[in-house]
Amino acid sequence: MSKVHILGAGAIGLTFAHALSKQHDITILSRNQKCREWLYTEQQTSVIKAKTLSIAQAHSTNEKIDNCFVCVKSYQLTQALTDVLPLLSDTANLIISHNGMQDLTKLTKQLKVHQALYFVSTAKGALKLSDHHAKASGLGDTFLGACNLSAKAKIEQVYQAFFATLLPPSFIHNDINQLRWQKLAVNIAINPLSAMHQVPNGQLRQPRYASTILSLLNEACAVAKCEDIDLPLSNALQSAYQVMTRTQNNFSSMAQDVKLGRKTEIDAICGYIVELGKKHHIATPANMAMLQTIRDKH
Ligand code: KPL
Repeated sequence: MSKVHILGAGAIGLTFAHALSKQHDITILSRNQKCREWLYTEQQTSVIKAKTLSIAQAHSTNEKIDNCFVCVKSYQLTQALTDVLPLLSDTANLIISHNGMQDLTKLTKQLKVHQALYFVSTAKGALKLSDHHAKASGLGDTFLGACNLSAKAKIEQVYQAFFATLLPPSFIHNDINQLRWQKLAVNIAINPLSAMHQVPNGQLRQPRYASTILSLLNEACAVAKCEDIDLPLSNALQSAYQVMTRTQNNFSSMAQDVKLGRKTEIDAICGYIVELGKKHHIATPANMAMLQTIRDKH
């Protein structure tokens, strides 16, 4: 049994907390001081076996964190890492999971030499039912990738402790850049369209969405190629359609954000492709149109 801290009590944070609590000692780091009990619904609803600590309380104790999952929105990542980095032990595992693309080079430079950074790409569907309650809504694959040398050295150990049996089906991915781009491609294909039409992921398999999905991913793959990323269009399409099937009843995080009038992650998803398109002189009209449509809904 290890001690695991989870920062970010959204749908994915609570999914991880629920799964890992079966074998580990979980603390949810929360900004919402009032929340003391977290619920998770799979077939039945259960109370997640976890302590809750505010960020301020965590800073006031002398205890260092050995394993920290950060599951926040892309636009909250910088603040979350500022909060958590001073709390980490010198050999900590920092495991981040978010949508969209973030510059991890700056983050890896902030880490001490034996602190390990991992990225998790998960297509586990989950819905937040209320502030403290999430519900499983799909069983997509989860991939763990190492972002620095310390993580490469320990990845098998981390995979066995937290993923292999507790978060199935899960796998180690050996190419972190490809892993991050594959995740980005899935989110480009699913999130904005499902948000625009307020449909569950599975409905995007209908032929009427096919040409938009093709244009979005065609642009993303062209840009990826200029960044030396091996992301063939056929693979991107296959992954996207596979996730639509595995999470068919799930409303994507962006569909939920738009419905509830919350800020979305569109800037780190289609916005990232538009920015890189400008850099490489590649036209990205489909991603640009999505960026504008979703931004107008904020
Ligand atoms: O990452 C997701 C999200 O909703 O943000 C997917 C995998 C598309 C699941 O809905």
